[in-house]
Amino acid sequence: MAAKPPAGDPVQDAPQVAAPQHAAAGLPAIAHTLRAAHQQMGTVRTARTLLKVNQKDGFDCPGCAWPEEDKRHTAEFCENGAKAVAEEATVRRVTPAFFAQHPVSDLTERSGYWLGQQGRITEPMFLDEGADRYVPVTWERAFELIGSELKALGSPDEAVFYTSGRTSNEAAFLLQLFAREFGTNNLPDCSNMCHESSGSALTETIGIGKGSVSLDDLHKAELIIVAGQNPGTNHPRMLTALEKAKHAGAQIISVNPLPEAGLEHFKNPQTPQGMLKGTSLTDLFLQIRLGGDQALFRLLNKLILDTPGAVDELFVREHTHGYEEFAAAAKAADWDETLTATGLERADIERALKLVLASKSVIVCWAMGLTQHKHSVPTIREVVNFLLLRGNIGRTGAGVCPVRGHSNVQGDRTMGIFERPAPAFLDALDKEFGITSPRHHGYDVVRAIQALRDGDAKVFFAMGGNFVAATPDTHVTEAAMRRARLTVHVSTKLNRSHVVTGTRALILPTLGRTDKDVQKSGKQFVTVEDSMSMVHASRGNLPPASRHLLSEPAIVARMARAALGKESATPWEEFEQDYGLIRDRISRVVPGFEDFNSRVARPGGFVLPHGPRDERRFPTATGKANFTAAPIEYPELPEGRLLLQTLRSHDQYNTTIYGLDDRYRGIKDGRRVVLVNPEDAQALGLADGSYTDLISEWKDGVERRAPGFRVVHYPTARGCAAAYYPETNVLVPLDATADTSNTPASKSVVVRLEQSPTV
Ligand SMILES: Nc1nc2c(c(=O)[nH]1)N[C@H]1C(S)=C(S)[C@@H](COP(=O)(O)OP(=O)(O)OC[C@H]3O[C@@H](n4cnc5c(=O)[nH]c(N)nc54)[C@H](O)[C@@H]3O)O[C@H]1N2
Ligand SMILES: Nc1nc2c(c(=O)[nH]1)N[C@H]1C(S)=C(S)[C@@H](COP(=O)(O)OP(=O)(O)OC[C@H]3O[C@@H](n4cnc5c(=O)[nH]c(N)nc54)[C@H](O)[C@@H]3O)O[C@H]1N2
Ligand SMILES: [Mo]
Repeated sequence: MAAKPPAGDPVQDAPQVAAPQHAAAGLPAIAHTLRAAHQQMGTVRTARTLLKVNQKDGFDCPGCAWPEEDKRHTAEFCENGAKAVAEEATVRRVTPAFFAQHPVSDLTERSGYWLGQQGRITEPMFLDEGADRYVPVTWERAFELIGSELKALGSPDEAVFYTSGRTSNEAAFLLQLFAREFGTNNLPDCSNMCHESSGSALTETIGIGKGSVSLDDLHKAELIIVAGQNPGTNHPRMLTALEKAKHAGAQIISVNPLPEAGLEHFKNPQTPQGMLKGTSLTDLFLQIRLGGDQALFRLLNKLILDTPGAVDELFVREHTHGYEEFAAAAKAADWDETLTATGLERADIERALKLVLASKSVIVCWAMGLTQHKHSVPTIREVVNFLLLRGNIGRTGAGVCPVRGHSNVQGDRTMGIFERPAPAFLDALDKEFGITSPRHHGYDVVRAIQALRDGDAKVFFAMGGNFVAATPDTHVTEAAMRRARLTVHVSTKLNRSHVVTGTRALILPTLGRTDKDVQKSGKQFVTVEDSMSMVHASRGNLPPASRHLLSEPAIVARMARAALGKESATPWEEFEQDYGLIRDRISRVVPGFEDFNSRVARPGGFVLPHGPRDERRFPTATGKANFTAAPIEYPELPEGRLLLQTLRSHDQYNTTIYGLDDRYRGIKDGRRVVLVNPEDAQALGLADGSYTDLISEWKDGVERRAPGFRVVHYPTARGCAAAYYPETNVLVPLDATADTSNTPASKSVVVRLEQSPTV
């Protein structure tokens, strides 16, 4: 079996460039799936693992949060899901011998790719003050250390508990319970960098921060608008749903600065016909400028208002609030301003309007292209206005569809991982556990970094994720993290956050989704919630990567006992032994989880209630769906500059790099590329294949530079550029965030390009 990690680093980053592709999946996807799986797992383990992905008796794919259909295929996964599984189920191991061989000073010089390729961490490790090497530590000692550091804090608010979105409902519920019993709401999570803008906009307008559609709705929609999302890479199983909708007669509009292969043409690897011919997905491609979406939807709204009979007046009257003010603002929308903001042609928008008016049921899907801008919240609110105008919420085949990232990011929030919890949630928690949760808000991701930077936070605990690589302003963030007294990472794989540490650091290795979890009461399962509010069980079936691993619930339970001591009346030990007891408590605290244990025992699980979707009930302050009327914004671009978006390649999962290719975009063997429109490149004197530094320009005047990017002439919208994250996080200023949601604006960074001195 091919279990050896690649030899030395620095990894050679020497990008080769070919023409972008126009179709996704098909045979090459199958070949890549099998190769990636085989390299990490070998043949037998590959078969054993992949056949359990997303099956009703198997585990939930740790890839994305896209839902499964009720009837499952034998192979219910995609190329990138298989890579995510292989990454976790790898047979490579990071043992204490590895840490003895590699001091931290060596590991900080390695790329994130190399770190991730070393394999699963097998034992708890400790880095003491002044030491350069992690050494093995017993679990008892590790929890003692955490407990004593937490107890020594001047205030519970000097601790920060971060969650990445793979954490199960059970572990997430315990973590937020512990944080609140300890006395803080400092529960930042990856959502703060991801769909927070969607949550903010949707809660205000429809009363619930979640999508309102099911898979069945997608299959039945007449028009699907996919804006700011690249499903071919990031949610490949969504292409199957789009294909099904197309076959039933749906039209698809794709709104994106880039022509993404997956949205152009899909060769479904699960049907022989799909493999041969495939399906063209996009009917209309609107190649929009970065950040132009609010202006686009505003103008569409004006045009709908100007069309006699186009507004669903009954719906507006019965179910909405704020229509007059919104209509006045929308009517003032200006063609010229919209064309400038979007970079589109008048005819494009007229074509889009025609499709909209011809469709009874419309769904808008979106992801990071809409959420990571300064004006993301008003942008998503404008999408809601657009849907409300024609009654496209709470009806078959219609609704809002924010497509979530991490496989349980939505569930973690449902379980109370939130720095600004609703008072009703805390009341229920307090009543169930006899505690007094703090009512003041905690830190989100950006505020947590600021608090660490300013010395206001001293202990940083992460339930998964790769905080220093995923967050903005890398140099600032790394310096902030180094000021902490203790940093603790509960992880499966090695990453950058383990080597940029506080004075003392712990790595706590944990079970992943694919691992079998046996506790005192027997074999356990956990639960997750997908992008469409389906809650279901997930059971790993592989022997754990080492006998020293603890599950995430066990780690939280033991940390809680160490930090809270005998004063806590919460039965932490029993929770660790039997997750069913955690679910009993969830059923009494979180609305929609009544009879949790019995309902989740059903194969496929159950769907959570959703007022707007189920009965056009909008739990907002006005009791109705709210129209809103924000001023139009779009990014300003000074002369000679480009607007940079930081996005994902086909060969990565957030900060986990699977390989150095971005197949659909024609990039091979390297990640330091910047995609620039050929006309812009020419105007700026940037030859294809030349090397450039990216320098971000922000009002604080600080120079943020990412050196040595190969220029690739690429058909992106004018004035816009694209480069991969996390390498470009050095360019995103910490305080360049979205209004209201405080999400880093990592899709609109103003950059200057300067020829690189070397290469
Ligand atoms: N294989 C794989 N799967 C993943 C992930 C992964 O890294 N790898 N990550 C997971 C996570 S956490 C998330 S959040 C999702 C992310 O899923 P996506 O949001 O699809 O991910 P990005 O690569 O950030 O792509 C953003 C897309 O929006 C477009 N875009 C950027 N700015 C704008 C804009 O202003 N307007 C419009 N209309 N379009 C814009 C970009 O061109 C690109 O197509 O995927 C999840 N699934
Ligand atoms: N510039 C820029 N920055 C971005 C984005 C962007 O588009 N542009 N996207 C943002 C988005 S959408 C997101 S969601 C964040 C992602 O931020 P994070 O969620 O913090 O980052 P990941 O890279 O997903 O975390 C990977 C690590 O999680 C650990 N891990 C994997 N599986 C498990 C598990 O089962 N249990 C535990 N305990 N640990 C596990 C592994 O150690 C792995 O190294 O990044 C954000 N940052
Ligand atoms: Mo995300």
